Amino acid sequence: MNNIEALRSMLSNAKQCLVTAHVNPDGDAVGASMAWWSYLKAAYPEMEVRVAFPNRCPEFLSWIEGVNQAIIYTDAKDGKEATQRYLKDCDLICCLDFNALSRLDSMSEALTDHSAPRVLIDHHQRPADEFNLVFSDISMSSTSEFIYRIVDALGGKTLLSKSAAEALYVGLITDTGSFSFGVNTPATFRMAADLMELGIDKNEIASRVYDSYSEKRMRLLGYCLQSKMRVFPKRRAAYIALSRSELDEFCFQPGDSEGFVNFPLSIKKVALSALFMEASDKTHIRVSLRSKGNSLSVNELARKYFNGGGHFNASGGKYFGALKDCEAYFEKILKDEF
Ligand SMILES: [Mn+2]
Repeated sequence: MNNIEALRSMLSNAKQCLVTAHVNPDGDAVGASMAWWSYLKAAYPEMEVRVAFPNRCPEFLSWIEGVNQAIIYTDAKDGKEATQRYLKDCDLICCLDFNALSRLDSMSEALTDHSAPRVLIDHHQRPADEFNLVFSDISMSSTSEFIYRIVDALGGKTLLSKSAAEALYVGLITDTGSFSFGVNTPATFRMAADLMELGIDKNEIASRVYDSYSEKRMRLLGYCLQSKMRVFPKRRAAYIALSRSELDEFCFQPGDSEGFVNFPLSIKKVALSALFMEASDKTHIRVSLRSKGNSLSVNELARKYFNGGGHFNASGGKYFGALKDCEAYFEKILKDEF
């Protein structure tokens, strides 16, 4: 693997390492971070390693080993200070599952001017020119798979604990809809087999990840599908738009909307799906885009129209304006492009 010796020497020379991942960390961001953290501790016992996330991890991931020891930058009590205290002596920063420091949201202010070298490990398109060592490969199903391959290339597979394997498996299934998309090579299944050999209980993990929703979340999903989903059969598209007051009505918690944007794609004739949600501070609309098949790139759509990007079939962005205007804007795009 390219750059692996450069990474090995950076790791052997580092005394204090910070591992971080994108804002609103998902299964892959958390899984990859905790597995990398666990591996680094085992492989480099002399090195200090800590994980810091820009904001809270969703509740359904809290069982992953180490998550509760991670620093949360936006934690009102001590998050920012704890991050800065730890960063003071940091001489290595590992950036996982994102392609530009802006994806750290407010936490980027703590890293942008930091002198420590930054290693990027990621599978999104077009990494920014902000990293000293780059592992970027869009053919990887997940950053968790990338971490697994890197650990293997470093000769460290035997250092992966069962809990690291669990974390990697979470990243693998959440980024691929349990192996239904984004899996481009048989090697991904071999990795899953290796994780099973490390003793993971895959049924139990699937249950912890997928059967852990609140009643309110299920009601909100029902409301979305029954009353909010708008379908445009001629454009082969659909969207769901949710205002803050609607979200508040269902006591919305971060992570509750996980997967919502995928539901319209289950309609045979829908190939493009969008979810628009008013941000909690009402400064913008959070945009998620999904497509099915290999002819419609929502990465390009997000770049062109929504100040964002991501993967070919899954991407996100922001709309600066009111929810109603965002809906009209999207309908206009549908008319113009599809
Ligand atoms: Mn990912």
